[in-house]
Amino acid sequence: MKEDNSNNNSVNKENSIFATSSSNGLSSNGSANVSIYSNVTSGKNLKCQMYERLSKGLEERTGKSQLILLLGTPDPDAISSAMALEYLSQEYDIQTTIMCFSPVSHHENRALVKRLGISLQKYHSDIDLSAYDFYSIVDSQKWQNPIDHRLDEAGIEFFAFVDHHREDISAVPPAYFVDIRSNYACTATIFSEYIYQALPAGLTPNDPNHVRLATALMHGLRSDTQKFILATQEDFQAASFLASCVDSQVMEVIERKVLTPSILDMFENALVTRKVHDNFIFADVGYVRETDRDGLPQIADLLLAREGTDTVLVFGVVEETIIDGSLRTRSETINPDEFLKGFLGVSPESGRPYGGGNIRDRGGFQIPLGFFAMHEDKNQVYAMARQIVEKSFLDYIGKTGNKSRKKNGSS
Ligand SMILES: [Mn+2]
Repeated sequence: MKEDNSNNNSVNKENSIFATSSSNGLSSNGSANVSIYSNVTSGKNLKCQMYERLSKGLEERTGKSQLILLLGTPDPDAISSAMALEYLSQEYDIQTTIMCFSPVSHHENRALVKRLGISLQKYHSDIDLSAYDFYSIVDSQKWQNPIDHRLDEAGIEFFAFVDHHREDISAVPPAYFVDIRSNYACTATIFSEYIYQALPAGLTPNDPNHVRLATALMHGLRSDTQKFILATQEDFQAASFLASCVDSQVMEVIERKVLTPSILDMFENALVTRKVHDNFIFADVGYVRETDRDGLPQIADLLLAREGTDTVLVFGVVEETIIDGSLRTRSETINPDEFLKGFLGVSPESGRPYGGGNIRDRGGFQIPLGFFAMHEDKNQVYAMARQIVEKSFLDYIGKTGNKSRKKNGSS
C-alpha cells in the first residue's frame, strides 16, 4: 500500500476517473488533489490507496478542528458515515462537530441518535465558524451547501467529499479528497472499507466504540439498501465485516416501526383527502411542522400498501412556507426522478427542478410558497397550493378533469 504523495493523480489508471481540480482558494497546500472513484467493481489496490490518501490528509491536519456537514434531513447512512469519519479523525487528534441543517425527525433516526449517543449540532447563524479549520461532506449528491459563503469567508478548507449517489459527477467537488462510488448502494459501505483498512486487527466486540460504530454503519447500510434488497457485493462484504460487532438489541430498538401521534393524524388526513386514479393515489395531509416532515414518506409507504396501487404522491405544507411532497412507486414503468422533474418542472428562480428522486422507487419535491406564504388566510393559501400540485399531477398523468374522489368504501 504505497502512496505516491504530492500531486500524483494516477492512483489507478485502469478503473477510475481522476480529475485535477484547481485550488478552491481555501486550501493552504496549493492545488487540491482530487480523485473520483467511480464505477469500479474490482481493484482492491485502489481501495487501499483511497484510504491511504484520506488518512494522509487527516494526518496532515493533526490537532485541527473539523466540521462534517449533513445536507438535507439527516438519515442513517449520512449519520453513520459522519460517525465513521469522526472516528478516523480521532486517530489524529482532530476535533469533530457533526452539523445538520434540518432536524432529525424520523422516529428511526431519532432512536439511532439517542441510543448511540450521537451528538448532532443543528446549524444556527450565531455559530462561530472560525473555530473550524476544515469541513467535509458525506452522503450527499451535492457539495454546494447552505453555508458555502460563510465557510468561504472564514477561509475554512473543503477537505473531504464522500458519496455514493448516481447523479452527475462531472462537476467535481472542489475538495482535497473526493471519493464517489456510484456502484455502491450507500456511503456507510465506503466508510466500512476505510475502517477495515484503518483497523488491520479488525473490530473488537469488547470495545464499546467499535460496537457503536458498527451498529450505526450496519443500520445505515440496511436503511439505504432497503434491508439488503438493493445491496451490492461490496455492501454485503461491508456488512460481513461489521457483523461481529453489531449490537442486535440496539438495532432492533432502532428499527422498530413507530408512528407518532402527529404522523397518525397526518395519515388520517391523507386517507380523507386521497384520490385514486387507476393505480395512482394522490393525497395531501394539511399543514405540517418541520419536525413531522419525515412523516410524508412514511405515509406514502403506508398508502402504497393498498391493493391495486403502484404509485403514491403525498404532500403537505411544511412550516406554512413550503410545499413538501413525497413519491413512492413500485411501478415497472415509472422512473421517479423523471416523473417528478417532468410533472413539476424547473424553478424559474433557481433554475433547478423542484423535485427529483432515484430511478427505481422514490423521490420528493419542495416548492417554496414565497410571497404567498404571507397571506393571512391560511386555508386559502393551502387550497391554492393543493390546486396547483394536483392540476400539474393530473395533467402529467393525463387525467385532467377526472375527479374520481372516493371518500369511503372500496379504496
Ligand atoms: Mn446514502
